This record gives sequence, C-alpha cells and structure tokens, in this order.
Amino acid sequence: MDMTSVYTASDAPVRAILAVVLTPEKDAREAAVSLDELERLLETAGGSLFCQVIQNRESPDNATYLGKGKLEEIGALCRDNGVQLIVCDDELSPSQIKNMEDAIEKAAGDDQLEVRVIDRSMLILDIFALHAVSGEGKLQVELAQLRYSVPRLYGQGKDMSRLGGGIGTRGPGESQLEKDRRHVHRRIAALEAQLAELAKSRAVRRARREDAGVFRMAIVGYTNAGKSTLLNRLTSAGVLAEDKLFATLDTTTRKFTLPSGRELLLTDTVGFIRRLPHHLIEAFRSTLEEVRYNDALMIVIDAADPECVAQLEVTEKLLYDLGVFDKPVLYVLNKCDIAEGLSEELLFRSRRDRMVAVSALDGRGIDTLTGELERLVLGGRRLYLLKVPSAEMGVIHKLYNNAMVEDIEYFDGYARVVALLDEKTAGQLRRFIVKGQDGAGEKGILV
Ligand SMILES: Nc1nc2c(ncn2[C@@H]2O[C@H](COP(=O)(O)OP(=O)(O)OP(=O)(O)O)[C@@H](O)[C@H]2O)c(=O)[nH]1
Ligand SMILES: [Mg+2]
Repeated sequence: MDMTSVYTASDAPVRAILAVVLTPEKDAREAAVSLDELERLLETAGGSLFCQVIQNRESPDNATYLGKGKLEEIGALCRDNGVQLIVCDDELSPSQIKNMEDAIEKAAGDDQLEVRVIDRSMLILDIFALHAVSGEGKLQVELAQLRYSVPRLYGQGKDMSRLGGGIGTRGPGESQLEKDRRHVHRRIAALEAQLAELAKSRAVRRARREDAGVFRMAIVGYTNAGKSTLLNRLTSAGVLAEDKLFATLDTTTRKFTLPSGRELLLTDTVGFIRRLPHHLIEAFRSTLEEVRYNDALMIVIDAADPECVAQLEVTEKLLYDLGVFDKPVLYVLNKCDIAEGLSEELLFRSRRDRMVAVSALDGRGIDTLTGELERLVLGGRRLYLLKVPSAEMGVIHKLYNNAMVEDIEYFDGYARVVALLDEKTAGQLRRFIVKGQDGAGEKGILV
C-alpha cells in the first residue's frame, strides 16, 4: 500500500467531499465542529472543499460506511464536478474504503473516474508527512504510516481469501501480500531501532547539558494557537509560523532573558488536535515526552476561536495521557487582537486558573506575560516591600532564612525590606507588607 501519497500535491487543489455519519449517540454540534476542522485539515493538505455530506443513520454501514443512496449521490457529484477525493471524519476499515471507492465509481458510470476514499487519520498523517523537516520527524511519520497500514494489509488478505473461499487468490497474489507484510514489518523494526538510537543520544545530550540549571519551559497547545509566533515574539527565534495546521513538527529551543536578567529556555512543540491518530502519538512519543524535562508549561490558547475551551481540554487531556501534566502551568490567551469578547465558558474557566491575555502578533500583553514568567522562574515568589519595626527583628531573621532578601535599609525604629516571598510566607507576614509587586489576584485574566 502506498501510504506516502494519500494526497499527491499537484498544481490544482484536489476537490474533495467531506462526509460523516451522524448517529443518535453523537453530539451534533461536536460533529459539526469536527467536520469544520476536517475542512481546515483538507486545506492544509492542499485540497479544496467541494461540499460536506452529513448522513443521519442509526449506525454507519458496516460495508460502506455511508448508505447506498448517499454513495450514488456522491458518485454523480464526483462525475459532474471533478471531485477526486472523499474524506470521512470517522476511522474507516480497509474494506469500507474499497467498497466505497467501488460503489462511487460504479454510480458515476464512468470507467475513467478514479475516486479515492480516506479517513481523518490518513489525512492527518498526510499533513505530517508534508511538514516533516528533520530526519527524526520523517522517520516518525514513516513509522506512524506503516503502523497504520499494517492491519490494513492483513485486512486485505482476509478479504481476498474470503472471496470464493480464497480460490484463485492464494497463488502469487497471496504470496506478494506476504512479502509486503514481511517487508513492512522489517522496515518498522528498522525505524523503531533508529528512533530508539536517536532518543538515547538525546538522553545523553540532556545529561551533559551545560545549561542544566536553567529554568526550562515548554510551549504547548492546540495546533494553530500561535505557539511558534509567541516564541518568535519573545526570542526572535525565526520559527516558521503560518496559518496551517501542524506547521511545527520539530521542537525548537531558544534562550529568553527576562528583564531581571534571569534566563529561561523556551521550547516550541508540535500542536495537538482532537482525535490525534494514536499511531502518531506513539511514533512521536519520545518527542512529545521531551516536555517532561521542563520545569513548567506554557499552554497557548487561541482566544479568538469559539472552540478554544474545548481545544484547551483536548490539550490538557493529551498532556495528562503523556504523563507530563504535573508541572506548573502558565495559561496564555493569545490572539487577543482579534478575539471579539471572551466567551462565558472561558471566563468561567479563568476563575479556576490564572490566564494572561496577549497578542503574539501585535505584542500587547507581552509585558504582563514577561512579568508572569519572572514569577514562575522565581518559583512562585513575588517581590514585596515590608516595613518591619525594630522590636520585631526576629522577622528579619526569618526573612533571611525563608526568603530572598533583595534589599534592606535600616531607619530609626524600623527596617525597610524588599524581599521575594512565597505565598505562605507572605500570608504570615501580611501585617508588615506595605506593597506587593503587582495588584493582580491569583485568578482571573490579566490584561
Ligand atoms: N491575529 C493574530 N494572529 C495570530 C496571533 N498569533 C498567531 N497568529 C496567527 O495564527 C497562525 C498560526 O500561528 P502559529 O504560530 O504557526 O501557530 P502554532 O501554534 O505554532 O501552530 P502549529 O505549529 O501548526 O501547531 C498564523 O497565521 C499566525 O500569524 C495573534 O496574536 N493574533
Ligand atoms: Mg508552530
């Protein structure tokens, strides 16, 4: 099976129909959102939407996913409008793909017509294949594609042998399939070995790293949220940022020097999406797990997308599944230049987590973000100005023990102390605090 050319780029965009079966169990809104996202994926892969087909059914057809009537309609649409690709939003079995292709071509009544049927996972794999740049990225994509194709090779074998009890299909055809399978398995093993080598040398590099003590932060989030643009804004990293899904597949790390002179390392990462094919997650696991070697996460949210809270939930779920969601998180609401008001849902969410509103494009909010980064690097400590009476010199002692005293001046009857306090200490010393670093509360959106 030629998995690398699910979609072959040519000059004219391939016209495609997107199809989904809407069963009573499915949430109609969620299905519509997913279908719109499929359209964005299609565009990113270089295709253009001809139309969407939504079929209401009790369940998808076992043999053909869509019903017979719908396939006939699609056949006519393909014939009359030069549509060459059908993308279904649910995962299809190999036999469903074959049966659908046959039914559509037959309904079109045109021998010359060639229609290709693929599913969401194949489309995402295809985009990854188009966007992979580094050697490792390419190996990971190939591994995901091959792993995806394995059950399909077996599937084809089964279907073939079922035809006529297998008579007439067992000869060379069958042994060719066996050869393909053996070849695929050999290639998978070779890819796994190469990737394991790469992961190992990365671990060695990590152990030897000279910047071992520097605070590290991973920029994560839904695809297209603006992660790369934000890294570029903060560090002039020159990372490719574009209005495409999965523009970034390779991680990039850049040093960022905060106004206080403290340094941190920011790493741009691959974006997430609803129903990311698990073969991709597996193949990219070692890259994704790199997030683990960071001290904190910056989750970038596209505040202009009405779906941003659902996207945030997908992101958090994936981080949790990868076992890396146990770190301090800084939530960044990006694209505030074009966000038209924040949804109730987002405002509600911001009551649980502190969020910083920014625009990576025009730079608004970046100073506040920088302030938050200072805070994080200091491990949640903040600067306070305290006035401590001479009679309470024990407090100064305590400050030297528990906090970082940045500056101290003695006056008649009191000392004026500038100190970095953690929350607990600040609570205990509340009566001496004259001023906190900023007036913002712990929760809510900082603008
Ligand atoms: N209006 C506006 N657009 C933005 C902002 N930040 C990013 N964008 C645009 O959003 C698109 C995606 O930005 P990227 O930085 O590539 O997004 P990403 O999160 O790195 O995406 P992937 O690498 O694909 O996961 C680009 O067209 C950016 O120009 C912003 O603050 N405001
Ligand atoms: Mg990016």
